Amino acid sequence: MILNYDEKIIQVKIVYYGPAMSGKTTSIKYLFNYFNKEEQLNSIDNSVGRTLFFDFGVLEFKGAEWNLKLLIYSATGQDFYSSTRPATLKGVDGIIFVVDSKRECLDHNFRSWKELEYYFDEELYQIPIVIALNKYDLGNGKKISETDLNQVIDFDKFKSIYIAETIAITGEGLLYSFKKLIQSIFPKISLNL
Ligand SMILES: Nc1nc2c(ncn2[C@@H]2O[C@H](COP(=O)(O)OP(=O)(O)O)[C@@H](O)[C@H]2O)c(=O)[nH]1
Ligand SMILES: [Mg+2]
Repeated sequence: MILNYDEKIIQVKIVYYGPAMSGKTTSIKYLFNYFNKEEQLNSIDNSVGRTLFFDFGVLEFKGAEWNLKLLIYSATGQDFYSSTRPATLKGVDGIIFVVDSKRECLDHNFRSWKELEYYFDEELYQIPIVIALNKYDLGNGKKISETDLNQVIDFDKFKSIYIAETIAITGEGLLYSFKKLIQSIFPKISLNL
């Protein structure tokens, strides 16, 4: 978090993290569309539409005294580009961990979570996190649940961690998880997004 006292700007970095194809780009695109800021979002895609490096965009909200500037990134889960991840994660204020909630993606998700743990170590417990169980429309009832996540995530250790069910292609749950994260980063402000 960076506070610019001269210009009265609070700058915050939010990262959508998770395995490849879990819905990070779709989630961020929805968010920017919702705030009518599509043109602010840059996605670096390859020819088959997968995000090669990351998505990046800025959302700004005006407050009575201070303005809030949110730097939003997605971090790719594709191993080939794993070296771009630490730079994206540096100085992060909040993480939305986008899970592909299809049952068969369990290991995929776990591997991605363990990368986060590896990168942050104990510091991870202090970072506000929202776990988005995305693709909740798929899976025919055989979806990943909180109980499954308990295998690798020690919820009690976290200062602030929430779970939300999301469907990025329709936008369901996306705003809720976004607001929940902002609220966790700033527990004392009331949100009017
Ligand atoms: N059915 C369904 N498909 C989704 C959902 N979210 C994303 N997708 C699809 O999953 C694929 C990968 O999404 P994308 O956002 O590119 O994943 P990323 O690699 O994490 O950025 C795309 O074809 C999306 O349309 C969802 O909630 N439900
Ligand atoms: Mg992507």
